[in-house]
Amino acid sequence: MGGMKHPILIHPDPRLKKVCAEVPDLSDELRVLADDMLETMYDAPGIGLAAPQIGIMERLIVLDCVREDEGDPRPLVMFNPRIVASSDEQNVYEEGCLSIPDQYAEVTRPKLVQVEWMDRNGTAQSEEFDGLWATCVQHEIDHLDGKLFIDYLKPLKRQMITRKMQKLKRERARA
Ligand code: K1U
Ligand code: ZN
Repeated sequence: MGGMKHPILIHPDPRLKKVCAEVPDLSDELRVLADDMLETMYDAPGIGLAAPQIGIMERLIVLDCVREDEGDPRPLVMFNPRIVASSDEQNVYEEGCLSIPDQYAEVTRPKLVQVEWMDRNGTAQSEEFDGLWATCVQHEIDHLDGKLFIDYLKPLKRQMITRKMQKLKRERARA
């Protein structure tokens, strides 16, 4: 039984700039939303997705950074994710974003992060992430705070990408 795929908002959009609200209580509706987000993410395809990217202004992210040739999928659903510690050691990764299609740039972030969240059963979880998982979970939590990876770039580069996205949106609106 397939769920529902949601259209992904493209930058610039005011909803991608807002701070999302904490999820006070889990509900079946939110669990269905999380499943829909995973389906939307795998379909894109992507390795992460945050609720505001589909216009839902709540603190919910999903991710799965297992590479296809690497092993079984590991879909993670995180309600109210919070970084409680990060390493001094930094890591550079060429990031992309489903809300900024076909644009990639190097972003420097802490290499290791300890994250606390509530899972789909309402159970508190805590785990240390490394490598691509660490990069991705930081990118997704940024979305919940209205922050995009291009906000880490020099203004000129950011402006160039924003103009390309405005053009893409105009073209899509006409099509
Ligand atoms: O949040 C998003 O927009 C999803 C984004 C997550 C992300 C990618 C790279 C670094 C940090 C965070 C993406 O998934 S972009 C697509 C992508 O990276 C990818 C897609 C298919 C296979 C492998 C990677
Ligand atoms: Zn993104």
